[in-house]
Amino acid sequence: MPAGNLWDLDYLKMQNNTENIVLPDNKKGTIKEIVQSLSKAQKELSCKFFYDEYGSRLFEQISELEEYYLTRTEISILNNNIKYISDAVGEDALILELGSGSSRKIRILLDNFKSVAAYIPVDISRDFLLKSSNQLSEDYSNLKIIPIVADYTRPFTIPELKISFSKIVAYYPGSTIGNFKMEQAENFLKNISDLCGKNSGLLIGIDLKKESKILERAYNDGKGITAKFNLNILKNMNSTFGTNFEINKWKHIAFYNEEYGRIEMHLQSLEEQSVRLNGTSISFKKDETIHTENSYKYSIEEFEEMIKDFYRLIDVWSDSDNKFAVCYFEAK
Ligand code: AVJ
Repeated sequence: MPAGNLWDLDYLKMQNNTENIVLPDNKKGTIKEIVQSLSKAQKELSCKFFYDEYGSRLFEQISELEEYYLTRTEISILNNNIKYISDAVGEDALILELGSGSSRKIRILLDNFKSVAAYIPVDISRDFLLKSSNQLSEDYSNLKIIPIVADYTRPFTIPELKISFSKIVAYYPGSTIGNFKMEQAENFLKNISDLCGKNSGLLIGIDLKKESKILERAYNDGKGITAKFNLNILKNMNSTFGTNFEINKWKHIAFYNEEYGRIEMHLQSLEEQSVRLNGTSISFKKDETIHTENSYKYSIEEFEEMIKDFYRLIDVWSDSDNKFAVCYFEAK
């Protein structure tokens, strides 16, 4: 049964929602996926593996760096325009946050919206999600919170809830949509619009195209936190999937790829080496890289065009330098 205003995972399991929950027995499939991505010509690891508890904390630190303008710019856009955002979203919405992390930005919405039917944070990092949901439930005692531990890049369902609401609004801040290749981003948002239904909303943060110097600085900070964050993916591989990556044999690289309009992060092998994974051995040449993340940058027009078949742009809020945009769309 729901405990206070926080509906717990056991309750959701009773709701037959277990396929959304990342359990250890999902591991086999995941290992297969990892072997495949490390067998490609350009080896890669999915950026979702950054976010174990330590990785989530490192990202929190990144978001406070001077070089990393994204988070504070998005927060100031929210604060400066919250009245308009509140009007666009309307009352009694069910807010579904994709990749909620520390649930920090949602507080700005919760503090300013007239009414919210319920808040459903979805995150892959179970402990982090439960901690921030618990904290949130203490601070907002009247809010219904239904945390879902899920890899939201895979199909998932919203549990049957006996809650009345005006519409579902997917909240996807942080420009995390930039992690998808454009075709996947389109596909993903199409699925979200199907999941949330007709007349649902999408409130989304987008990092805008800009001078490459500013972009590259944001992913190569002076304190080396982004490097730690990138390297942590190997630590997470070791502890979760039993690989034996030696962290000090790898180097963080991040650059803007103009042609694709994206920041790429890689880990570069400092020497020839091999790593054990699920009974096989994967070898790396000196200087070979593992591609760990893409972070696509958009113009508002590009973004609007990409999802125009299923979302209509209602409003855009931006900062005075046009670094970042918060957009509200309605499902067609
Ligand atoms: C959380 C995906 C928005 O792409 O800027 C930060 C992740 N990677 N520094 C981004 C990240 C390196 C971040 N997102």
